[in-house]
Amino acid sequence: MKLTGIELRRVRMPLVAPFRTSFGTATERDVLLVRAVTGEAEGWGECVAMTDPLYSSEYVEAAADVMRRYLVPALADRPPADAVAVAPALRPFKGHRMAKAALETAILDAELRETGRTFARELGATRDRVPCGVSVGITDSVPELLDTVGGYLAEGYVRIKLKIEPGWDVAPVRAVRERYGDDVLLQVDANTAYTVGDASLLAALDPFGLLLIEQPLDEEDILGHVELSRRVRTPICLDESIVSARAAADAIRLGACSIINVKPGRVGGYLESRRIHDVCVANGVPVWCGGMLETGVGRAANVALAALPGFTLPGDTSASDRYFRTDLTEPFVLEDGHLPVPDGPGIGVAPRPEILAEVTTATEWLPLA
Ligand code: OSB
Ligand code: MG
Repeated sequence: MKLTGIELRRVRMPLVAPFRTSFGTATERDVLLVRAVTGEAEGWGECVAMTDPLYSSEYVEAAADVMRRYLVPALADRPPADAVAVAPALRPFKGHRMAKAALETAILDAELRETGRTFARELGATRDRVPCGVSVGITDSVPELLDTVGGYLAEGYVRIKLKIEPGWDVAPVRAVRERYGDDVLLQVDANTAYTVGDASLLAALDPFGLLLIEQPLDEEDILGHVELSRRVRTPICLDESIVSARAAADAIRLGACSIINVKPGRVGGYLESRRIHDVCVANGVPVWCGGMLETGVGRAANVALAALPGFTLPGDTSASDRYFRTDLTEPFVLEDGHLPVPDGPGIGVAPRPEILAEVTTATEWLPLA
């Protein structure tokens, strides 16, 4: 594989509805796409950093800056023979995992397309479709939440995740259980909004039979999660805290969580995601694939990852119309609560040129050769 350059492309995609979490409300997705060009192919990666550093320290402008200032020049100095060589070349630069992941993914996609291999097969997927959950934002009222959840259940989603924060936790969970019953697979995500002092409040969720509570405490509060795991019966799942396979192994060993959410951007890429999957399988810890409101580009790769055998819980891999009126790629459509794993070379999809042109706000070419 011979890389000739990297294109950075900013696109602006309005969301079909505002998405409110404990850290803010998003009404559009400002996405940084990476296109890796080789002599024979081009590959795509989607950087999942958000506009502002509210979910993690990364944000879109910083990702673009670190790519052009450090990461792409490092690849120019040490041209990677394949995607496996990308992470070692970028290792001197601390952090910026979402930026590194997008570059590695674009290069892996180009490499696989050159040789006609699929992402799913390369990662070790064992299924050709994956069950899908949906992440439901905080709403202004409980009736509004019940309508939203009812709509998603009618569409066929097999698992519901409610975003929670102090003041919006037990009441919405109780209301969803009362209206839709105990058979619905239900979980909650706090995005770090609580402290260990809220243990008894969070234990009040135990009677509702939730699959898990996702990231209740600060991302660095590993011992707080250990303590909470002892005081709450509902399984604790970590998202923000799990930034690498090492962090996953440590969290499991310490008893900070019994379930792990894998987001390839957060951990530096799909190759590191596979290592986390392997750590979890070795420890008997269920994993599931999270989401960052990706376009079809990121979704395609996530669906391939979610098809690995250790991904035993439904992911936040929802259909395109959950997020966007018009997706960049051919839309992902829910079929009986599942999405099909793409079977074309690489990630198996690409942005549709006319749509891409309409939503692009800036492009930048960074030559490598
Ligand atoms: O914490 O899982 C999260 C979206 C953006 C940032 C963080 C999170 C989320 C979601 C939505 O919950 C997942 C999705 O449907 O893409
Ligand atoms: Mg989360």
